[in-house]
Amino acid sequence: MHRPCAVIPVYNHEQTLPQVVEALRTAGLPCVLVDDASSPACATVMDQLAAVPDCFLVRLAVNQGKGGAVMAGLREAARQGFSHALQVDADGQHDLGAVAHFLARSRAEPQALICGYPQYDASVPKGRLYARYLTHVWVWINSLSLSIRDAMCGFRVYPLTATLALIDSTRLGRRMDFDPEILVRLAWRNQPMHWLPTRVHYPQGGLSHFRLLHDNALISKMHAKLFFGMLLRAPLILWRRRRG
Ligand SMILES: Nc1nc2c(ncn2[C@@H]2O[C@H](COP(=O)(O)OP(=O)(O)O)[C@@H](O)[C@H]2O)c(=O)[nH]1
Ligand SMILES: [Mg+2]
Repeated sequence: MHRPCAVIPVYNHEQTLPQVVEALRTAGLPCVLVDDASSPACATVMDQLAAVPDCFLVRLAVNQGKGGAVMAGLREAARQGFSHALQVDADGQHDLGAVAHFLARSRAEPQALICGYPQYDASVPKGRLYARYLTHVWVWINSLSLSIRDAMCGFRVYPLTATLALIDSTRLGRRMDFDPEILVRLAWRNQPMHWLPTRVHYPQGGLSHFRLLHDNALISKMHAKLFFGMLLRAPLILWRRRRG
């Protein structure tokens, strides 16, 4: 069974969200919007967007962070009977022209997680770009493999059964540490993954809530925690991999 929807974590991105939802609906995808305790102005826009069929709204009373919002959205997607969820940012950074391609790949291999790896244009802030290299190296070490091409890009199609099995059994990072952590932990479970290049754009005057110091500190802590987790599990991970 392949019944996909989109899951969009939203924190005060009311300027860009309507175009994102329209593009996804034009691509034929029902949308689960997660209001991560946004401002009243953003909440109003989200109420309007969710007033149509096939658009679902989850409202979090207290701000959780991107990961917390995505996890709430994935749970709601499963509750609504969807089998797969395309995670997309609300700020229009992701190339929504690629949606059909990502879904086709997921339909062809429903057990796999389909992950975008970013092709940046010149708009990417250099600080963010360099910080990613550090994450690449940690992710390779912690996943005991070079197969994860990018762990930070939140444009992915999750198979919901396998993903929720992990989310329900582990306490994952709830902020910007979520995107890399879930990939490493799924890799430990031998989750099949496919990689598709995808354009990522940082619009001029775009609103990013990434907190350079705080989020990078959280991400470093997450890598350290995964490193010790990997040491403990290394024999099991490698044995599972050999068995295929
Ligand atoms: N930063 C942040 N983003 C959130 C939060 N909750 C949901 N999001 C959403 O997560 C996505 C990524 O956030 P963004 O600020 O664009 O981060 P960046 O793309 O890494 O610079 C957007 O869709 C946000 O609206 C939150 O508490 N903090
Ligand atoms: Mg963004």
